[in-house]
Amino acid sequence: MKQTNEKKTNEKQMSKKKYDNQGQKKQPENMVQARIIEVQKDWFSVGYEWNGSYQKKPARLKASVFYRSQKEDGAELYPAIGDDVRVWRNEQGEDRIEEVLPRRSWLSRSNPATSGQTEQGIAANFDVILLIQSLNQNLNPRRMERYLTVAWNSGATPVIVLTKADLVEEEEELESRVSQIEEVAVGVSVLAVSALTGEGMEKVKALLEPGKTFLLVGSSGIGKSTLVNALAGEELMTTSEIREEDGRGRHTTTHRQMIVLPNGACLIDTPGMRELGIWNAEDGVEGAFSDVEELAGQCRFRDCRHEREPGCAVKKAIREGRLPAERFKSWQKLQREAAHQAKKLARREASRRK
Ligand SMILES: Nc1nc2c(ncn2[C@@H]2O[C@H](COP(=O)(O)OP(=O)(O)OP(=O)(O)O)[C@@H](O)[C@H]2O)c(=O)[nH]1
Ligand SMILES: [Mg+2]
Ligand SMILES: [Zn+2]
Repeated sequence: MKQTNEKKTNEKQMSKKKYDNQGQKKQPENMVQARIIEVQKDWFSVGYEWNGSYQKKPARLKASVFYRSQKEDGAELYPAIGDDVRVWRNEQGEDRIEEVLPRRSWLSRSNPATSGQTEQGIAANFDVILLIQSLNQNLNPRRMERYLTVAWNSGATPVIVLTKADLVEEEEELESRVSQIEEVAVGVSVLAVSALTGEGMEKVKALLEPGKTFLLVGSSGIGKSTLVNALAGEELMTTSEIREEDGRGRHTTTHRQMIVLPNGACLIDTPGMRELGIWNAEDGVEGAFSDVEELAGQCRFRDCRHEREPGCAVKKAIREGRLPAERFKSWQKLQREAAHQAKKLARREASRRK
């Protein structure tokens, strides 16, 4: 709803202003639609004329849009990778991004650089979000629950990919690690792969429908760029060894980039994230914890807090070993975080309207 209104205002402003800053008349034929296919710090590449791949061109963001996005702290105004944008081409053939078009899916987080006071866009208009952890060091069911929460809120379908399967020697150990994640991945496929040996890769390849966009997210060093390269069949993205001392990644990828595979599927590689603070994810909690939500719906009291109330279906499930206590805690924690954020957002909206 909000985005639609935003769009109307943008359109009104665009039609009012028929001349650009240099006084050149804006011909409608010079307005084209394009897609953001690369985001470096503050410059963009846009892709035109999709016919199984894009024609790539650098583009600047219109200054007034930039300033408005900063002033109003509006991540919805600032282009993110994957965004459809309206671009104006001047007589010198230079491209300027005039407006971000409505998004059909959206991933953002609370910006760690502002201690979570602002929203940081990550990517837009993806169909599938690949939530990635590595089977050797990075496996963490609690963090996966957070990823799933944010992913269910994004409007895209989540799929979990567990990388570096070759580094787990024992078959049993591998199965037990995969099932740790499967337990928190209610209704979501979990694929274990190795880009090195090719193990499990055919299942990832089978997802990659032409024309669809796949967003890869996860911590640094877990093999996102390696996976992109393996799927593309060439070294398009730089990768590097994780640090010996603590097994952490080196933050090798520092920009966001879309790679179009030969079959026309689009992959978005992103820099590894240390934190994924919730910005807006109340619906996401319901999606990621549908099993717990269903139990909560069976409690005797509608407003059951699942503490000491009689007839609490959640507590009963925990006692009977059907629901792990950590998962219950994780649900409460993410619910609180999402509710807290929702209040903050509502206050922000109210002050914007003043
Ligand atoms: N053994 C093994 N190593 C892998 C596999 N996939 C990736 N690696 C290694 O893991 C290291 C990190 O891989 P990257 O692809 O750079 O990781 P990334 O997720 O892109 O990291 P950032 O760009 O920092 O976010 C590299 O040394 C890769 O060779 C795998 O399937 N098996
Ligand atoms: Mg990378
Ligand atoms: Zn209850």
